[in-house]
Amino acid sequence: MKRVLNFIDGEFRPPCSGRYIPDVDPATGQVIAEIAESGPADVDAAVAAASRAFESWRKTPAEERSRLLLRVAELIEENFDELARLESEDNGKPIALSRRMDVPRAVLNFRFFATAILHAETRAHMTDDRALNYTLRAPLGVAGLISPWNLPLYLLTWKIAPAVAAGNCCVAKPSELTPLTADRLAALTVEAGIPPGVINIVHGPGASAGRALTSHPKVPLISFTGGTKTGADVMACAGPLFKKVSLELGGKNPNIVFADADLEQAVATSIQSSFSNQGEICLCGSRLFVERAIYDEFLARFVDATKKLRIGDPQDSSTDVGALVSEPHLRKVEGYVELAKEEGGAILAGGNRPADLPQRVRGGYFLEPTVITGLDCARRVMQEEIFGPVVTVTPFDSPDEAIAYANGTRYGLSASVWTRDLQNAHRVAAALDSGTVWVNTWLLRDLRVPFGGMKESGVGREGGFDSLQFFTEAKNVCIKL
Ligand code: TXE
Repeated sequence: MKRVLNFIDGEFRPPCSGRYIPDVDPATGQVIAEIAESGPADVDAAVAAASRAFESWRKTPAEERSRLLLRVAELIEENFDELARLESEDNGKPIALSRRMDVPRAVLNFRFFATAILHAETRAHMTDDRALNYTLRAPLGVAGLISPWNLPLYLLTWKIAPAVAAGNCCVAKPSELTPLTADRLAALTVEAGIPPGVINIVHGPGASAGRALTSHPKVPLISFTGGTKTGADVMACAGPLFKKVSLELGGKNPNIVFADADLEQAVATSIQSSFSNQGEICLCGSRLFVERAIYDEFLARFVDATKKLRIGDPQDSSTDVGALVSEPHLRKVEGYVELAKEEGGAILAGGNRPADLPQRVRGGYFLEPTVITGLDCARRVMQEEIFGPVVTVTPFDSPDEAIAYANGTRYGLSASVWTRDLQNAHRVAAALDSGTVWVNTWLLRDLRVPFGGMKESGVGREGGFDSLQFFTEAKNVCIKL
């Protein structure tokens, strides 16, 4: 059986504990690998290797760092098919999606930040004729990078690429549920010629390996993507050590459809924003609000399109909806469907485990895409992040009502607005408590824009120069003239 080892100082090493945890293919329920069960001693070794490597990596010219990271991008491309398959096996996502989104985005993350550092600028301020101030930006040292299971390689590289491009070394802790593409990436960094210790990957549970990183005194910076509850723990560990922290957390994103919207587009994209990756994307629009004048028609078309989604073997390239990431997660999501019934909701589509799956995946963790109506916005199902293929649909009567519903949760990550009225679009976008607002689209990402959440969806912004600022520290130099 494949053993996923830690990657420390340029080599693969077994965990100090000598113990391993199983890695399950969620489409079959079968164990496909064993993962190093790491803890503080492994993290210590990785941080020591990263600290040593930092001394020369920080002095490596940007052009050379850029060249090495562009080589990593190329190697990801050269190993495209294998990475897409591993991601799909590990996470349960349709292979078509990992080919369309996960692997191309990993390539882009490296290319984007490898070239961004060649364009970085710093500022100067003249204090009348008395002084010249300029700003130096320098990497901090060892970056602690913790990523989740929903977009494993996509989000891991979204952290590693800017951290390392900016001159830091890193210790990354991928989700213990989906370690396989991180393990493959580690080998590709060796092939690319990244010096030992610049990128280290430690596997294992969040409570041991993750926490050892967030509470490590020699890790001055943490970039975390994951659940809001975990984010609070990260903050609690990092706070007393005054670490620089960026948190990208959960969402309960509104998707608002006005009566003047292009209905066909709105339905087609809302199907994507509700059910892509089995609804396991922090940016999924899990609460649909539809203006009453088109509510019945929208709902009929939306439910019809939901029922047409092909749920099945993630390795089949025609599959639209794959397996949820784990059995406990499936049970959690099913629990919310039951709760919706108790709260008085009507299930218009889905709600059950699919009956006629192909033989190979009958032991997997599948749930039909589910559409729920009739719930009050204060209900738990409409307040808590479900993170599965479950969407609620609610009518509204005015823009103000839609805005109030949309803003009525503790989250504020992203929102979509569907309207052809430009003034309405601007007004609603400005009023939403949301880090990102998409108008007449969803998940259209330009890597230069600030990305992050409001309220309990996160702290800080990454993306473009925001990422490079996060991964460097500013120093003011003031020279008397
Ligand atoms: O994520 P966790 P979980 C949401 C979603 C999901 C819920 C819980 O609602 O149902 O969070 O998912 C590491 N110190 N999202 O429990 O635990 C962990 O090992 C340091 C939204 O699977 O937050 C993994 O690498 N690290 C989300 C990473 O944190 C810790 C994506 C994320 O896992 C740790 C995933 C600790 N104490 C879940 N505990 C999004 N925003 O995209 C765990 N980890």
